[in-house]
Amino acid sequence: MRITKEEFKQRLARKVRNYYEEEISEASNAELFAALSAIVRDGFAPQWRRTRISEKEQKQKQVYYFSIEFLPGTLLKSNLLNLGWLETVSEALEDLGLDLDTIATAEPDMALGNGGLGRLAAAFMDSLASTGYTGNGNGIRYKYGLFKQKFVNGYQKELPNDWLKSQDYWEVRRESKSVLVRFGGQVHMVDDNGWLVPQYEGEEVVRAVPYDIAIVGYQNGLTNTLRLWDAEIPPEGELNYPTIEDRRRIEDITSILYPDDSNYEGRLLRLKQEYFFTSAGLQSILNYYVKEIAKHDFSELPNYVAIHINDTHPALAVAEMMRLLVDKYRVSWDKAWNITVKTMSYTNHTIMQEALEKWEISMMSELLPRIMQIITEIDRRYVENLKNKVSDEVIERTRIIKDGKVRMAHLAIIGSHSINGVAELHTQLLETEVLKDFYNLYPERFNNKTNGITLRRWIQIANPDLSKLLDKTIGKEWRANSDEMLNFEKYLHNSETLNSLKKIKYDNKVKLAKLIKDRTGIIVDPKAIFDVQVKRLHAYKRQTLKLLHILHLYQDLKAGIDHPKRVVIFGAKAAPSYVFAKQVIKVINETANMINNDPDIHDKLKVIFLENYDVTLAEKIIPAADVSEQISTTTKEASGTSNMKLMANGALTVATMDGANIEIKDAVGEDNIFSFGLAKDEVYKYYASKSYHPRNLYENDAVMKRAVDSLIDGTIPNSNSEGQALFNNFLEDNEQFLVLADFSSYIKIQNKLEQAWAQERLWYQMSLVNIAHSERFDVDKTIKRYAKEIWHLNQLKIEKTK
Ligand code: GL9
Repeated sequence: MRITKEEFKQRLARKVRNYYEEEISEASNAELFAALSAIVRDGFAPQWRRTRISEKEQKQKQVYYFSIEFLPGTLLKSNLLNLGWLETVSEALEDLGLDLDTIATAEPDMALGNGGLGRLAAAFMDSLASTGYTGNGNGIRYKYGLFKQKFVNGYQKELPNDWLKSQDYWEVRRESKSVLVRFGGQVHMVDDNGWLVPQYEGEEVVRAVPYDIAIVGYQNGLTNTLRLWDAEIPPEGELNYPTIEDRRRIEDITSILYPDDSNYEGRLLRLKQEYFFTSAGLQSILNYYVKEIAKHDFSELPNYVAIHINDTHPALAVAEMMRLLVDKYRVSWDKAWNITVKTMSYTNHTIMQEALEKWEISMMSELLPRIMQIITEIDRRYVENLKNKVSDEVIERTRIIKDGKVRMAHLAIIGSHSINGVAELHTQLLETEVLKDFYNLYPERFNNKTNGITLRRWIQIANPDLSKLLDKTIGKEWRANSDEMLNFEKYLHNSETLNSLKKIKYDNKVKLAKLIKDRTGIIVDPKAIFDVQVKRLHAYKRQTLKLLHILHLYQDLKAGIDHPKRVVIFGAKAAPSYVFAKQVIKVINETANMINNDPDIHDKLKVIFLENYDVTLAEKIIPAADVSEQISTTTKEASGTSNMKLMANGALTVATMDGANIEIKDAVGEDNIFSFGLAKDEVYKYYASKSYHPRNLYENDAVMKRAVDSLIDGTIPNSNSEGQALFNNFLEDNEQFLVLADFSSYIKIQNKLEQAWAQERLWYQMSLVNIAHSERFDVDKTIKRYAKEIWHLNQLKIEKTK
């Protein structure tokens, strides 16, 4: 549906008048945002309805993406873009003396996720709609999103993120689609006409109420649904006289997002969350199936429904599907199992052992007694089937229940027809190391799906000037079809294009410099190298290595050894209970303070740690980056996705050969990336032989020693104990993230980078190659592979309205 500037202006005036009895000129920013988002909602409402109707008519297979995290950020601009209204609305507002960017700041960032995993889930939603598939998200409507980060005396403080306080503008409460979810109590199996059915007693009943968020496809007339569940007191009759305590206990289920990243917390409330949204989602899917598709013929289910288990958090879907099919719909166990495996697929997102969920049997039996019985039966049959086929050791290593615990990854793998990793190396490590026994048992289930990013958001919205340059050089087609971006490489020797690239980057840096000044008071020179590391704070991501490089540069400068001007920019939240990560934040902040205030250094080196890194801030930092730091310990970063976003915005990557960095290098060629560090085999050799002795490296390398010692010799003020903690960690025998092992190769590559920076034309040529090849990481390509190879979907036929 097209809109003209005049139409839009009229609608805006009408909305503002209806809502606030004001003229546009009198409306506050928040009021303008409310009015604008309402116009956008009116804009997609017809196509949302039409999509639902077409789904019912065409009965195309649908995927339901189950994820405990979704991290969409803000939706105003992406909805405008996807509706095809962005330019018109932006210009119309300008006519009225208003600025879209300013109005957009009124939208709360929807941070219902921690990092890459949650952001990927949101990107998949946008992409499914944009590529024309019917796919729906299924998750939790957390009352509080990921905490807001503040620094107080250099320490991280976590503040609640009450994103719903000013209401969510995009959601629709659908009470009529509520379902009940049961926890605890006792189960007895009773005979009902020859069928054993469970009878529950004393269980807690929770009402799951869905809130639907429209996911507007990119200018294609399709609108999907992200369904987030809220926990409420059940209706009368299910619970007698609920007390305030009952209400609180129930509302707690969807109250907070666990702020863990690649880490697992074995808490009862988390298990409750996992079952809550998984059960609610499956119930609503099966209700729809029975009503609209095939009545009670469940053998057809895998032809209409695909269910994706995003990491292990929704792995209970396997057992819950069995419960619903067997107990509720009375399908025989064997048939139900066959249907379940054909319907389910699973993505693993990390090889970090501490992220693999294992739940105590006792906890599971108490909270989910029937589910525990079902898991026990799945496990029993699994063991029985494999007896005499493979060794007892393999069975013990792979079975679901072991040492009093339920291993959620094993449940997901055994219950799914597809298991994928998120980058080539990661999948290879799953097959050959982490899940090797399973790979031997079910090689056909394993496949790779390298992650992708929403180029629409990260180029079209975040970097409008770069978008215009692409339009001007290669035409507008790239906006819908990213393959076209490869044509940008034809401009490699075009001076005008290279100059434009330089100018665009510079202008973006000026904007970021202003934000930095506004937020921190620190003035940075936009002509300096903007060196960016933005991601969750984690030992394996090695913000520590960047810190050592900063200390090295500082010491060089103090000693009169020159380096090009550099501004190092960090954005990172640490899990509130992750002590080491918080120590790293403190030391970086104190180091920054020291360097930024040292008159000897002037503006040769600045260190900026921006608070509260989230999607909204990412949209400002990433277009302004010259350098992208992707320096995880090789083998530890499953994929990474900030690497892709930064590349797409023309930053050059400093990279270990880890995760998707390897594929970035494949795409751009080794001359257009700064790769360094231990290779995978060297890392594994250290681990296997336990022969990593960092103290030897430290004693024998004066440059390294100088940097490392500054952590404890009083150089950095106010961080003695934290500096000591980092120092001890680096020097520990067999320190698993191999920080010092990569130090000198990191310093070397940074020197090489400085030389490249001095050759301006060459730098922007490299930048141009990176932009052109970022098409490889277009999430639409990723999602098409999932759709074709895992979910077996066809596109919905839908009419584009004029
Ligand atoms: C992660 C990996 O660590 C990343 O390398 C990967 O890009 C993303 C998406 O596949 O998944 N796995 C993981 O547990 N997190 C990731 O970011 N952490 C969270 O965001 C919770």
